[in-house]
Amino acid sequence: PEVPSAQPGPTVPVLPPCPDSPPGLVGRLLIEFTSPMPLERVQRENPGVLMGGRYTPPDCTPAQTVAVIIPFRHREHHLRYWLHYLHPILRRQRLRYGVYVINQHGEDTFNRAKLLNVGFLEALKEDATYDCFIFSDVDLVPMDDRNLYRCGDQPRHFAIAMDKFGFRLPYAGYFGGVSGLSKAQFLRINGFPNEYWGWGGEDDDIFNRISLTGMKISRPDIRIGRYRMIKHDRDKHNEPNPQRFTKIQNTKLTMKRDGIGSVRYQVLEVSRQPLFTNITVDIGRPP
Ligand code: UD2
Ligand code: MN
Repeated sequence: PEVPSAQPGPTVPVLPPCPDSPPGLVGRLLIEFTSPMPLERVQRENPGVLMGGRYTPPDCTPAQTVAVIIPFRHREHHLRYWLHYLHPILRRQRLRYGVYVINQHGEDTFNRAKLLNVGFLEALKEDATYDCFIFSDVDLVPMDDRNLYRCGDQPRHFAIAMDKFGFRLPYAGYFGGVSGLSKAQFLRINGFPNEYWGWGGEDDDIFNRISLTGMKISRPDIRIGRYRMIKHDRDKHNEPNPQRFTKIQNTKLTMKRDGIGSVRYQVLEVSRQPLFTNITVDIGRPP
C-alpha cells in the first residue's frame, strides 16, 4: 500500500533560543520622577506590549516565562512611573512576561506578603506556563538594565543597592523590595506568610524560609543592583506591625501551616488593561 507522504504545511518559523546575555542592553540608566507620566504616553511608547501587560520577544524563544507581581493599593502615580521604566527594560532583556497588579480591596490593614501569594496563584490561573515569579514593590525602579529579571538555581534578590540605603545592602539578611523565585523554589518554602499585617517583617520571614529550606540567596553585582525608590510617606493603614520582631523568631514553626497552602481570599475583579492585569482582591483583615 502506498504510504501517504507528509504534506508540507505553512512554515512555522522556529525562533532560536534567546541568548544568555541579551544584545542591546544599555547598562546604567537615568531614572527620575519629576515630570508627570500619563498612561497614554506609556502606552504609545510600548506598542509591542499586549493587553494585560503581556510580552513575548519577536526574535527569539525565552527559556522562562516570567510573572511580575506587584502588591498594590492607592499608588496609581507610582505605577505609571513603574510601567514607563520597566516595560522597555523587560523588553530589552528579551523576557516573555506578564505584569500583575494585586490590588487590596477596602481600607483594612495592608498585607504585602499575602497579596504576593494571591499574585502567584492568580498568575498561574491566567497562564499555567509561568515558571518564574518576580515580586516587586510598585515604587522601585532599577537603574541598570543588566539586572536581569529572571530566575536561577537559587532565589534571587534584585534590589540590593537602593538610593535610600546609600546604595548599600542594609543588612546581610535583607530580602525586601524586589525578589524572584522559580515556581519550584516558591513551593518549596510554602510560599510567603499570610499573617504579617501592616508594615515590616514579612521580607525577613521570607528570608528565613529560604535559609531554613537550605537554599541560598543569589544577588547581582553591587554596581548593577542599583535602584531608585520614589519618595513617599508611610501609607494609611500600613502602620508598622508591632508583632514583627517576635513573629520572625518563629518562622520555623509557622512556615509549615502558614503559606501558599493556606491562603484564603476572594477575587473581586480581574481586568486586562493595556499595560498590566489588575486583580482586585478581598484578603480579609487581621484577627
Ligand atoms: C520596605 C521594603 C518592602 C517591604 C516593606 C515592609 C524596601 C525598598 N522595600 O518598603 O519590600 O518589605 O518595607 O512591609 O526596602 N503598598 C501599596 N499601598 C499601600 C502600602 C503598600 O501599594 O498602602 C505596596 C507598594 O507596592 C509598596 C510596597 O507595598 O511599594 C511596600 O510598602 P512601602 O513602600 O510603604 O514600604 P517601604 O518603602 O518601607
Ligand atoms: Mn516604598
